[in-house]
Amino acid sequence: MKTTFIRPNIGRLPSGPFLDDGRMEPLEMAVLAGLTPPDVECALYDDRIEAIPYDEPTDLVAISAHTYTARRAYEISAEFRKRGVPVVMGGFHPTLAPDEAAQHSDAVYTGDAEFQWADVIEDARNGELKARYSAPVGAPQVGGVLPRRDLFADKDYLPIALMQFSRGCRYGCSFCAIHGFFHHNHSVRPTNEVLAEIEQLDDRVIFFVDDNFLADHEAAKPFLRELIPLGVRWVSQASIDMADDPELMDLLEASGCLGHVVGFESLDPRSLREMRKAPNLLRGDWDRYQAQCEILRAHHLQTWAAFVLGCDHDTEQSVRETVDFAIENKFCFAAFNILMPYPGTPLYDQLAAENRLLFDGQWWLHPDYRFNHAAFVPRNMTPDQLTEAAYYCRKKFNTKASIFRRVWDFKTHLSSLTRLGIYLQYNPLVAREALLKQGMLFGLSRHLVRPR
Ligand code: B12
Repeated sequence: MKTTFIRPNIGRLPSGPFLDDGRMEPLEMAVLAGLTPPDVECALYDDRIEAIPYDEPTDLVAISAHTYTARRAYEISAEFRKRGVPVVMGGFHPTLAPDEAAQHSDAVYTGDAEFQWADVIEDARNGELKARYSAPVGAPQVGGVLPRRDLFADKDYLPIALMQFSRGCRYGCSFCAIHGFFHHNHSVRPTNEVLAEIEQLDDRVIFFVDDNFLADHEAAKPFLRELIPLGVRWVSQASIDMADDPELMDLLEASGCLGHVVGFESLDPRSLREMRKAPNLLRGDWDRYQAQCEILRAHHLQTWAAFVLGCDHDTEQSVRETVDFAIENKFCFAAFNILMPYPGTPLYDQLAAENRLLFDGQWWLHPDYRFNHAAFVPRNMTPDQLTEAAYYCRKKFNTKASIFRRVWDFKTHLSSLTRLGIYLQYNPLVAREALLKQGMLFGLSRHLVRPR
């Protein structure tokens, strides 16, 4: 038996196909292949870089879809099904919108693959694939399953090893897709299993792709202590409340942490309250994160700051000011994301109830929706004004002048050759990608294949 794993692209550029130069390994595909019985042949095709060989013989196709790749995933699925090959879809979008995914696949898998993927393979082998598999979520790679990284060979991914320490997050931010998937669950892998996986790697920087690596400080500390003697260099995603725990900050630095993606989201505490961004509001006094940023810098952490733009208190001006804050703080990278109504989030339900959703409430399927465009009606500006203001931030942060200005920080980017290397190597790449994807259409065709 053969299973083909597919990672879909987002879509196409106005000028033609989009090749993702900043592509990272699709860890979920390697985890799925690692969970697959050894007698099953596994093939991986990454739609971000290569053509999918629809006519190559295979017995089962497994597609992982996010909301922004759902339209493309459905196109790919239709091609395989036309050829009589059964398709199973899983991942964030099928879990959050299973009825929609069911219209475009033979089987929908909700939740984590660890729990029922073996059943899917067995059922497919016997020609008895079920329409729905409803699995729970929990600790990643239970039983010490190792991802099949051999499937990444020859695909020319960035030299960064993606790995999991935990899954989920205990916070419930209203715009975030995480708690719709994990139901506020945060599960940590046994330390010895993560260490065994690290041992298999070469000398690459590790990216722990946890939703919030530091959602539970006390669970992270013993793991960080074990990392210290290994001398690895790593990055992750974590909430800003880490700065209020001095022991944790010391351990981060000692264990080789180079920095985190940190959700600052907004500079307006009213917006943070509206978003229920609890970890950003734990301090009584509001100093626009200045004390916390200083603590991150004192530990040489290079920050990838993430912002969510377009909350009800935002104006065009407040959105534009966000980029000045990001440049002044000399962040290594920054993401200026428009507030997006992802399905399964409280934000989506709220905007739907207020009749403020655009694109028929399904921007991810709409033939006219474009990446990085507003998909709802903001309070204090038009959707186009929000799109433009966010694009302004993206452009200004990624100019050569901004890259030059931000590098002059002896506590972070200039504190070691490794850090300077990361800054200089990835800034041009991230800048190019951020601007290139602006306005990208979802999927390749303007006609979505009709559901069966
Ligand atoms: C790392 C990461 C990135 C990396 C890219 C990683 C890569 N490989 O290319 C970077 C930082 C570049 C990134 C960018 C973006 N990301 Co991102 N990212 C993640 C993150 C944190 C981890 C992904 C990962 O590797 N997880 C580990 C794997 C093992 O977990 P998994 O994918 O959930 O897979 C498990 C199950 O879902 C299931 N499963 C998954 N697929 C399938 C398929 C089948 C058939 C089956 C049976 C089961 C199954 O089994 C797996 C094992 O348990 C996720 C959050 C998350 N928890 O996944 C967000 C996440 C996927 N990203 C998200 C978003 C929005 C984005 C951006 C659009 C942000 C932006 N505005 O620019 C961009 C778009 C990227 C692009 N294509 O251009 C959202 C998607 C929400 C949604 N509803 O789709 C997420 C969920 C974060 C969030 N807080 O909401 N991202």
